[in-house]
Amino acid sequence: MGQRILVLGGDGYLGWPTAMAFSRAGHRVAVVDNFAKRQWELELGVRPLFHVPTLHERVRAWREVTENDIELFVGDLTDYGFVESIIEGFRPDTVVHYGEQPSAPYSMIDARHATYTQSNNVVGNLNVLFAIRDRSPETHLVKLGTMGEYGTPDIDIEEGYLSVNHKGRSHTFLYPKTPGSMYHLSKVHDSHNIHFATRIWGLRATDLNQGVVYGVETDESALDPRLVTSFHYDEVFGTALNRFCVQAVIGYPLSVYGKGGQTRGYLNIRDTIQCVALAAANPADGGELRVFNQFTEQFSVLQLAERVKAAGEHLGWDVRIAHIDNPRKELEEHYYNAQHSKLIELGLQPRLLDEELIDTMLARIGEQRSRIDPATFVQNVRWAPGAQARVGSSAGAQRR
Ligand code: USQ
Repeated sequence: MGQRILVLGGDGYLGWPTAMAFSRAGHRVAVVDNFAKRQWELELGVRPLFHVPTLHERVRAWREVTENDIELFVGDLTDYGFVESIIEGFRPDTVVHYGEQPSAPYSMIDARHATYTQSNNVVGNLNVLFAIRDRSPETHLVKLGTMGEYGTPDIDIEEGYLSVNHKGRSHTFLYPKTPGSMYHLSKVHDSHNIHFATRIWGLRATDLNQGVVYGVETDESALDPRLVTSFHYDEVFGTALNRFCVQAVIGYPLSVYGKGGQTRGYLNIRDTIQCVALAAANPADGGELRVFNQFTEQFSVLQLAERVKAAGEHLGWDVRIAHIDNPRKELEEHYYNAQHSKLIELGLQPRLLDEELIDTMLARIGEQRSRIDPATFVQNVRWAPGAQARVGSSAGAQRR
């Protein structure tokens, strides 16, 4: 029998494909969103590569194409009454929580964007925890965290926890976090709050420390053009490989920041769907916070750019790599070895990055070539104090 699955952030790059996949697999699915992302896009003057119909239109299209219903709730997770009424009314077996501000650069624009990111993310997540505690304590929370919570320590990154021997005694702690942006910090705060909720209230939760996601489509989004997901390539919302592919399509130099030795875990958007499904199908126990490192391969940004360059050159394109001034403060050469075996043990079958996949991305992106706006590749959000960001007129107007 299917589960009742509530997807928070159901209008987003990952939330919408996740909702469709659960719905197609026979679960009863509801999505929640306040359309904040569409507001941030207007604020910054950016838009997704593909035209994304409204969530209402996509839910209707989904019914038309598959005869499956996805229920839709519009509201803000920072409003406790709203969250409580949905948890009480829908009684989810699993809550999949993507409903947060997801961009590191957005959180680093200025004080307003940093405090917004942290209050939005931390308060929303706390409301979810309290609503589960008080209205549906058996619900399993599957929370999207990030590999960036760990930062780039000079030792191996474990899966969530670290055992420390100290003066002859030992204890296991949540792995120490040294994140690199106000956004990544918000996820660290979430992790500690979730840990508290499992330890003190006995809730069940899985924190998915996800790496950088790439990819244009999933099995479900490919069923109909109206089911497309929100794919970004601008500096603020676009992620590394997705940006490089869009840049290659229009002959714009691939924007490697600094030396390019920054190494992260990466995964295909189709594997995100698989991982979340595995976490939901194998819930944590009451009182347990499980942590999975959710990525399939490690790459440096320069390696990614070289992969895209090679794929483009095989198509006869001239692809250049530019090492541009790094707008962020991060190590550009460092040790990185992150464990990621728990999802594999649950049955994850990774779809690794190969040239065929990059070719497919380049082809799909090429169909939208006329919508690519190169002005949004650089928006000058800088980590250094005092630097001026050029990010859309409303954010600019606030600073003057
Ligand atoms: N980078 C470049 N050139 C670019 C864009 C990025 O060299 O044009 C570099 C960045 O400096 C960084 C790395 O690529 O070293 C990854 O940056 P990113 O923008 O692809 O990803 P990030 O800011 O880390 O955030 C993204 C998602 C976030 C998620 C995170 C997973 O936006 O929601 O949590 O990936 S992770 O990186 O593992 O923390």
